[in-house]
Amino acid sequence: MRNIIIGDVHGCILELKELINKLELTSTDHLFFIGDLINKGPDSIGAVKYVYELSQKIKTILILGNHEEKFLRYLHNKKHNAKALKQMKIDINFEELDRELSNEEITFLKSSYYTYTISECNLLLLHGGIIGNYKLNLNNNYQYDVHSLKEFPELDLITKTRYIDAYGKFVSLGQETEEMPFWADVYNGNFGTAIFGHQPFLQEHPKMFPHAIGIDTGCVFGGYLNALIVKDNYNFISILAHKTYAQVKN
Ligand SMILES: [Mn+2]
Repeated sequence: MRNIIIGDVHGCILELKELINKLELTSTDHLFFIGDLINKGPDSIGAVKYVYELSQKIKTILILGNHEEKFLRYLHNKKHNAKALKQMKIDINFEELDRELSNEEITFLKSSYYTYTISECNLLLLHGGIIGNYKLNLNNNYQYDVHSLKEFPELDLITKTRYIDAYGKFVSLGQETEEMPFWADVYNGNFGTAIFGHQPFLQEHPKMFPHAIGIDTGCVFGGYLNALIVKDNYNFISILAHKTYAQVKN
């Protein structure tokens, strides 16, 4: 039995299929996606449909990415909150995703986790990062359709955190200064070794930190799509992007 954790797909369906082929999955494997299946890349609809199909054959857990969070918020606002919908900055085709995905596939996205712990390996899976002095016990497996942000507002930053300030507080993208650490540089491992995506590291292998591993190696930006394979030790399989589908935004 292997625990296999796959980095940010961002609609890179060709590379995902290539990676899944190379993994030679068996029915005892557990598959995890670290979030951001959608947006930026060539085929978000195809990526969700393909991962949903996989989930019918093999145990598959989704971690909620900031892009899924935004899409699900869009769906919610469309139904229940016209004012909030108007205020959303939507730069991608959520309408098409809404139209093309089945109810089952949307429900599957909603079953994503903010945090998921694989206790036998001491791993904590999350999309973005962990601020300092976190008050929630992140080993509780917080799930999007179960644990609302109203009840647990601290979860909101889990999909987004990159840099933190000297007090461990969240810093918005673009607001960071040179002396502010990337969260994983200072994370002490108190919730386990954190496996995360969100921040692209344009290199062939996942980026190692003292108590964290960044597995988004920027496939959509012309980098690699990585799978971290945890059995008795860590192994990686990486697939080189077929092309550069999007430019890194600063
Ligand atoms: Mn992300």
